[in-house]
Amino acid sequence: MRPQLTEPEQLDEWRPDVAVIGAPWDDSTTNRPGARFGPRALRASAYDPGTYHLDLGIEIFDHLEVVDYGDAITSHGMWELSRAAIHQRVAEVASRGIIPFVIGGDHSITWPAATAVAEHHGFGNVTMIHFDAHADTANIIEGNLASHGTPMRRLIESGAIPGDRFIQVGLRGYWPGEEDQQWMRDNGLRHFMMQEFWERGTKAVLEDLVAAAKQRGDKTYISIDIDVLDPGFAPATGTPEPGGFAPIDLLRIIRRLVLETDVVAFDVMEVAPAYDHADLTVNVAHRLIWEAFAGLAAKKRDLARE
Ligand SMILES: [Mn+2]
Repeated sequence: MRPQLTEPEQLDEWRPDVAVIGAPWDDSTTNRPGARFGPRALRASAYDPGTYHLDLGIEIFDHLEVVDYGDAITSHGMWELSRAAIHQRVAEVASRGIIPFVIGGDHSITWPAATAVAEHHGFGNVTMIHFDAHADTANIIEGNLASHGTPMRRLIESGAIPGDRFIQVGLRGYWPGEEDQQWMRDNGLRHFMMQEFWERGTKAVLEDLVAAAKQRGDKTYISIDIDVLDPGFAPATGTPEPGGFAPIDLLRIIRRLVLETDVVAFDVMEVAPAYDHADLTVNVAHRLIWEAFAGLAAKKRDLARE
């Protein structure tokens, strides 16, 4: 349990390193709904083993101040209102130099969240490292410009995060089609497909991924659609796609990226707990967040030692 803050002024008093924000919105889901319960499940149902990271040798919260900044207030069926609420809540955190950790909710949330982060750091100055089975770069789906399959397109179009600042990791399956693939090529997105991890192995591809992130600039926004994991490990999500990462690989990828880039924002999306079995998905989503906390804590510790 971390301190719960509700008002922006409390952020000024407390001055945390990280503020967790829930965004319980899933109206933009194309297939199975239920991710609106992701924030609640992550706060309430995740198995809490202790707070010492064995590999990094660190008591996480001795070095990293983390607060819970509650939920953005989302109103069912009202995207514009909900989007503004998500944007505002993330902006309240990011504008103070605090790292927002946003828990979804469906992936449409990353559009307002990453826009708020880019507004603070400057449009074009943040590299998006997007983990997902799906590119989420469609222009429009069933008439919806704000679908959970379109947020990355909106971020690129607005210039908040240009295409050549996009790194997408873990894509596979059957979507999107050739037209959108061409659009992504035209806009300079970099891809590390699941196929490449299978062919070359995680360690080798991870070296290239870290290098690509650094080459694009140090500030990174890490966005994880939990469906980047194989549904065998993370069944509780709206659009499962077989053939994904195992947790042991994704956890280490996240650790390296947090240790070696300047992470300015982090989100975990698309956890829909009603489809879970034995809390598998909720627990792994929780550990991905803690892996990032541990990496940030280790960096802060090592900086203090210098
Ligand atoms: Mn997604």
